[in-house]
Amino acid sequence: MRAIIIGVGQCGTKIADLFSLVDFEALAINTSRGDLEYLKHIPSDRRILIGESLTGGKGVNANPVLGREAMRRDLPMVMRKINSMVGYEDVDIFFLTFGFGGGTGAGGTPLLAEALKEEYPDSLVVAIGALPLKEEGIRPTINAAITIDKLSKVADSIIAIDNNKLKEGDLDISQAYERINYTIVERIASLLALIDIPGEQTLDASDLKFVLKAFGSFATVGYAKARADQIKSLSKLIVKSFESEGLYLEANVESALYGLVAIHGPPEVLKAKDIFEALDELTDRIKGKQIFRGFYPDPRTREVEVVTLLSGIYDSESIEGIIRTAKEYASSFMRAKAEAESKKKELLEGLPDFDDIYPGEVDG
Ligand SMILES: Nc1nc2c(ncn2[C@@H]2O[C@H](COP(=O)(O)OP(=O)(O)OP(=O)(O)O)[C@@H](O)[C@H]2O)c(=O)[nH]1
Ligand SMILES: [Mg+2]
Repeated sequence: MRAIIIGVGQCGTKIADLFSLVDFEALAINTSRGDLEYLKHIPSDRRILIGESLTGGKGVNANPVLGREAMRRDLPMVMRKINSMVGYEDVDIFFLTFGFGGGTGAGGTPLLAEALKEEYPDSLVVAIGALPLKEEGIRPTINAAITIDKLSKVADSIIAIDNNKLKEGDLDISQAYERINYTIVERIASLLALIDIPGEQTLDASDLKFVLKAFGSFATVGYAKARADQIKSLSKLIVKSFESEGLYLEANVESALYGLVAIHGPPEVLKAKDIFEALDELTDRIKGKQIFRGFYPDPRTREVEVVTLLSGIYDSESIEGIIRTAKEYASSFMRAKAEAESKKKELLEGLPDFDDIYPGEVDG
């Protein structure tokens, strides 16, 4: 199974950088030279500055129109770079990581997704985007809503991560982001690491692609982990991975079409009865009734790790909240704009021109 991670914008490249740390092939794209230099793990020849002619390498200040234009201008260069990375071996999935609320990631990612779909029709394009924190205010919310709309038309799935949900305790914002990014990478890397490796009943790339090929709907990754000697009920641990506290999106699990569950742990703990009990419950709950599963007994580990991927989700409070707020804002903005225009017209109507007041001052 081959996955390439492409980060766009600051949030996206930071996440891609962590994927690079755990040995994934990763590429970083940004309009900000400083942010690219700040990365730690992606080699410098895999960091691409876009839109230099537009912004001088200074970022786009949360303006997705500029982010989109930066990507448009430099798309040929970006695609050449991706081509040389891909070489002659097929790529199963391109994961595009980005923040929904900024300018570079939100504006540029949909264009890149479209270009990748065109150039690599057999590969999936899966967006992994962080949804803005409530405290960030209106602009990131609008950027997120419009980007969701655009990506839902080109990406195979959108793995949306609700920053609000993962922010715990009173960490300051940058520590909170670090922690969230680490969590995202841990979950997705754990899942990908279990594809195509030997196990009892294993998952392969085609299972993962089947689950993620979900016409631009939402997907979420759930996770639960515990020390083997502290597990009272394995089936409870599995169920926990797809309940609200395990998922990183506020979503209605019942609305999911497909699921995939991978369980890794010491052989004596992975009891078939417990596993099937939990998987039956999940199969029953989700709309599509299809769950792919992989069991990975591993005598070297003392921990049980469960990763659950749910796709085809259309019912999510995190997403609906953003779309609703964006629509309310858009309609009140349009109304205010129309009112301002008509007020201006009313106010200025009936004023004379200079010539009416100063007749005959200029001859001819
Ligand atoms: N999870 C997570 N979210 C982040 C991080 N940094 C920023 N964000 C979120 O992403 C949005 C901002 O996106 P950025 O990636 O900073 O913006 P950008 O794409 O670089 O675009 P510009 O800075 O406007 O050029 C905000 O809404 C934040 O909530 C991060 O490290 N982790
Ligand atoms: Mg930035």
